[in-house]
Amino acid sequence: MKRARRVAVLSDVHGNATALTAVLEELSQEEHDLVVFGGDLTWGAQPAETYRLASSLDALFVRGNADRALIEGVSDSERGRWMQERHTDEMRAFAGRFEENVVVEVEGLHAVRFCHGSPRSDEECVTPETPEDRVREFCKNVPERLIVSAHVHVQFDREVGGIRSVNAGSVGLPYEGRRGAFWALLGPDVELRWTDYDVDRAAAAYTESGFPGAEQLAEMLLAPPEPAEVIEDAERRIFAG
Ligand SMILES: [Mn+2]
Repeated sequence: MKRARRVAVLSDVHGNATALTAVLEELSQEEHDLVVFGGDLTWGAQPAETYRLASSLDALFVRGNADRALIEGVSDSERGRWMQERHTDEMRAFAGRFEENVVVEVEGLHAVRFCHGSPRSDEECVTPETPEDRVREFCKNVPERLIVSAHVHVQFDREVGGIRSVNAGSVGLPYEGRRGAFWALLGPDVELRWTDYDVDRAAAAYTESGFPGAEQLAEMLLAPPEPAEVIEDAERRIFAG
């Protein structure tokens, strides 16, 4: 098993290279020996720039549902087609090497399991309100007691049914009711982080990209939805693509 002292967790970048650049700059000032990407890396307005930044790092990559859609060649919508066109074979092959779950022995935290949705599905929504029964169910065959998930774009750290359930938040498209990039540092404890960056510039990059429906995403960057609404919606749907 991979071991690390201090791990940076960067999830749901969603092709926001502006946000990722800011986080990597802040991270460069922090002692760390591993980066784990939590999935949904390049699916967004700046796939090539995001790919360049992420692939230059010595990191572990968890596969998100959007990364899976890329590999599977899903192009049944205008957005899907745009996204496929902007991913080279090299980028798709890179995403093809992402892992469903990654386990790392982190100093002070024991074995930590990283996944995108839940350990069993990259589309399962895990929130701070997820009932204990469902947490027990998706952890049934999972020996680790600390699960770091992503997908819902809401940052949290809670204990439930003997499990520590953590979400580092979203670097590129947070649903936190406030702007910025959200991520986390693990080891020896869990440190939830927030990085201020030029969100206006990121929103402009989205709008200029020609990505179908970019205006809607730019609006979400500028005025992020409130986590309470997102959590309620996620707990109603449970699985969301
Ligand atoms: Mn996702």
